[in-house]
Amino acid sequence: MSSNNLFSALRAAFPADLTSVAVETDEGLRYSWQDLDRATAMMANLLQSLDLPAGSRVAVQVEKSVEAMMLYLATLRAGHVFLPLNTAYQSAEIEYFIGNAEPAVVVCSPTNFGWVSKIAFKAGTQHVFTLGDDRTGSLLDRATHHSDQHTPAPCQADDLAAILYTSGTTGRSKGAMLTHENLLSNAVTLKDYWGWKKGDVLIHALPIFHVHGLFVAIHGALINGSKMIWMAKFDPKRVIARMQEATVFMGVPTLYVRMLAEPTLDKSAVKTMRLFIAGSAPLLIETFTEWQQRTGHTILERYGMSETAMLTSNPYAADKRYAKQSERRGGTVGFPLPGVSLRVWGDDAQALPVGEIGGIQVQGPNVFKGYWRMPEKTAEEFTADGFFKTGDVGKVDERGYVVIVGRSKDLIISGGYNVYPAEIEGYINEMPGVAESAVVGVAHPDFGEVGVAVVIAKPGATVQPEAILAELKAKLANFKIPKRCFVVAELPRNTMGKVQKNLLREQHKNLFLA
Ligand code: MLC
Ligand code: AMP
Repeated sequence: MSSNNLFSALRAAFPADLTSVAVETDEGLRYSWQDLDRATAMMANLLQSLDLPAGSRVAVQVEKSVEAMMLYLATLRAGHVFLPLNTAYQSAEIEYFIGNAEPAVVVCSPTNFGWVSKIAFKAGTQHVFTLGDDRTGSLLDRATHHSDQHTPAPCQADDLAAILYTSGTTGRSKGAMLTHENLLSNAVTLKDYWGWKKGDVLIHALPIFHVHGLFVAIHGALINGSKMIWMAKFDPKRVIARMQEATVFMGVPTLYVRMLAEPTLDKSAVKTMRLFIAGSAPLLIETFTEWQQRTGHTILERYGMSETAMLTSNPYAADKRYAKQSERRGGTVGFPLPGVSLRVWGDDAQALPVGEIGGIQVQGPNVFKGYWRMPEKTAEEFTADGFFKTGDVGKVDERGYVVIVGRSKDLIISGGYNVYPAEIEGYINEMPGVAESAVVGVAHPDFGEVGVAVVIAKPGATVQPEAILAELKAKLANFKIPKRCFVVAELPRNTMGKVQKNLLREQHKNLFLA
């Protein structure tokens, strides 16, 4: 049934007046709801004209634009599987994703066509299109030849809608398979939970290749028939300036930190705003409190991940259906969302009582179907009774609020992007003259946390920290590059010979805080 298609649910929420503005870019371009409907129909017809097998992946690495969002919606509409890729990824990273996902269609920026198409054709992809952030490229050229009428492809609730790649502590990235039902159930829950209402306007300033910008923000606005003010890149001054016309903002903590550095942020700047939402990384209590003092608004912090979309949220308001409390508490991520079961699990495979710290496990209609072509990995990450092991460590306090205290996965979250030390260490260890390395996350005033590399050279070899960073920069997405590198004589180890990363973290904890 097409009603299982997430696109159909989003389309059904479009306002009756299709000529009203759905998206307005910060440059002043306006797209009506009719524009969204017609353009996604044309793109969906183009995709369907390719006669792709069911479940085909459409891999997309393009700069943020309204047309890029339309391509996402068109992929859903056509019944294919959307696979977004961070624009910072370089060729080795893209080669892995394309090789692993075997997309039938790849869409890239016109400037990257040369190298991306080479990788794609080598991996067996039949169709490579381009899409620029200025409405150029072969995708739109081709789509204009197709009809602007399209019936959403019928699909089952557990058909795949998207694959999001996310790394593990060991091994290569895994593709989290999200279904139409996963995404739709989450969107419907959040619409209610966050009190979305008629007249809401969202400022969209996040990238659209991750859960936060692609699902939480876009679905949130569309399923409420709400206009978006669309910013291709986050600029704190511009966001503050446009708040006068908006009601809802979503951001990773770094965006809040950067806005707080702007003198124009005050109570008058936010007078039409209803809700500020933060997530993807821990929001420092200092940021939470300063925001309250400067704007009079209490940031609502929520918690989620690629495999599950949103899991918990602080309350929007007193609503007995959801939570006994209406207070948004800094330092917590709120309550499990309706339909989500969350438990804190101890080492002895038992649910822990209130206040005790353990591994967070979850179950719900939003929890993904598994990792793409990795059944063993999938099995490892689920308990026998069907709970997903998030890899986050936390507790539920006496009032029922969930508090994240750390991670059992060796992961750095930098400005809302995940960086896996094992991946960076792997690259450093391959470099000539390097014996071993350890990458750890340390506190950073802007990005929350950043990577620092500590390297030991092989006997007799000389390695330069700058050369290591330069070599990493040539190969990896820029946000993954450690902000500092130290070459040392030895790494701290425990009696088993394992590197004690906690000691390295302690040693470098004030590196960026002075
Ligand atoms: C940019 N840089 C970063 C970085 N972003 N370094 C570390 N961490 C980051 N996140 C570095 C670049 O490498 C570059 O360094 C320099 O900063 C300038 O790059 P830029 O691209 O111009 O940066 P900027 O535009 O300022 O980007 C910062 C940012 C961006 C905070 C706006 O990182 C961002 O949009 N973050 C949001 C990520 C997000 O949406 N996460 C949601 C994941 S979903 P150099 O040395 O090369 O100059 C998820 C689930 C959930 O986690 O719960 O939501
Ligand atoms: P990703 O794999 O990019 O989806 O990142 C998901 C991870 O981000 C989670 O497993 C958490 O570790 C982290 N995360 C998301 N939201 C929050 C939050 N509000 N507080 C702390 N960590 C968070």
